[in-house]
Amino acid sequence: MDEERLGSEPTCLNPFFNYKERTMITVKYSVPNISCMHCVHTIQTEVGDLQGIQSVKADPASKMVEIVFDSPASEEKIRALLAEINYPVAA
Ligand SMILES: [Cu+2]
Repeated sequence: MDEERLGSEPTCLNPFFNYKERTMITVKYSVPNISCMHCVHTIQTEVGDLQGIQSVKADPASKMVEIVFDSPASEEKIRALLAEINYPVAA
């Protein structure tokens, strides 16, 4: 939803801002182990510590995590970290 909204926005004239928008990647993962706000806090703190992470939103109701990132972060690194802290991404 966010991606679509960003994609339909008019081009920003600030070259730096434009560059950031273009390279940001949004991913949404299903993480079944999220059960309460403590889980949400842990995920946001741990994933947020990775270099290149722009935002982390976790929701205990849907058990979904939405992460916006940029280089040097990668899906591989994010998935590995989530598994390491006992919140593996569902297949
Ligand atoms: Cu919890």
